[in-house]
Amino acid sequence: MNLFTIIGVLVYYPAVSFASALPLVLNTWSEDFTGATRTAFDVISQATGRGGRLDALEQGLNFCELHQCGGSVGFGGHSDASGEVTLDAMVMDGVTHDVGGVGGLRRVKRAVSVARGVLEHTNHSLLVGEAATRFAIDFLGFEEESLSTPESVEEQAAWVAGGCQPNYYRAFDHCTSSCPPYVLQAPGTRESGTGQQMERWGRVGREEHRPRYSPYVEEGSRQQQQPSNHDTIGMVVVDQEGELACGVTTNGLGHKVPGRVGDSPVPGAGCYVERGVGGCACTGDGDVMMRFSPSARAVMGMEAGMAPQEAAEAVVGSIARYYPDFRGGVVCADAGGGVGAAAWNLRLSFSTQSPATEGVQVYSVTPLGGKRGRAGDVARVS
Ligand code: SD4
Repeated sequence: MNLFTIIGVLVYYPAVSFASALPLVLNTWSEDFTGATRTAFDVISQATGRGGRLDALEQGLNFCELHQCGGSVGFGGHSDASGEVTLDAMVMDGVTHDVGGVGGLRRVKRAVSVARGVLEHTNHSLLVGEAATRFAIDFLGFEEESLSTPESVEEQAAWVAGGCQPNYYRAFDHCTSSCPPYVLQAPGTRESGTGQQMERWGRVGREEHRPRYSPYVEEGSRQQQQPSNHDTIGMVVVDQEGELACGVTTNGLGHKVPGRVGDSPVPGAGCYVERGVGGCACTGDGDVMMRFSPSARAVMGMEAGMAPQEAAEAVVGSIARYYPDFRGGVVCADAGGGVGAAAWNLRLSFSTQSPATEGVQVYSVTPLGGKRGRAGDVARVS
């Protein structure tokens, strides 16, 4: 029994069995994020149909966008390397399989409402950057507002004062010691990672495979030291008829390279629903996670007969086989209201509301990763 296993046994939580009843709202994270759960549930308990599902998602996710849940959703919070806050969001309806999304949205606060506008008023699935902003303002009538706050400006100033470290640039001269802009390293001097990283990656057993080191891991380790660490909100709504919809909204990763769009607005990555089967949503290192279409794969797992818990664990495990240091999690619900969640190197929490329980229920997920806990444990917190 190694040290991690011993620690795992010590923090073992008995697995929770979920009482399923519809309608159900399931979303990532807890604390202020539960306001989104409650808001969405209030809507979906009074409504059915596509309008009801999308209203529940939109109003629930708007709650977090406007309350800046965890500092990682909505305006303020994480800015990119140039100091600008941009937003990624999507909505997907399980009945029609319609999707609307925005990536790198600038100067508009309610990104998920713009995503719904893309779904309802275009034949496209994803609009990005300044053009998405123009669509929101010129076609949908959204107000143009700065997404910066004194806190986000201060946080950016501290990062710049610290030499812009860590950052997401690689193989540029001085990118590990000073601020952008950078000059490409001369050919022949490019490195994919430090010797120590390469040694660790070697343990994956795929010599040809050199996963990219992500500062998200470093940033995440710092956050894990704090009592409340949060991330993107991803939500799955199952209405009284068992019909599904999902949505995600985030300001993405702090100090991301300008122009970077994460996993959140990508269908099958940020979230995914399949009629008659279930839906999943993801949080974590989107640059890694989007390479695996994790939400779609977990839903496909459920379609093949897995319980939501089993499907969530399977997909998280698949990512970890390639990227043992990745940090992320997935929450899943089936069309009957069954729930599951799994995380890797991340103290994930999530919340649910349904008629089966009194008010919002909060759960914590013991990471499947070797660092803490025992595979698959989900404990009710409140
Ligand atoms: C992203 N998945 O943009 C998101 C990160 C996250 O707040 O969960 N952050 O990669």
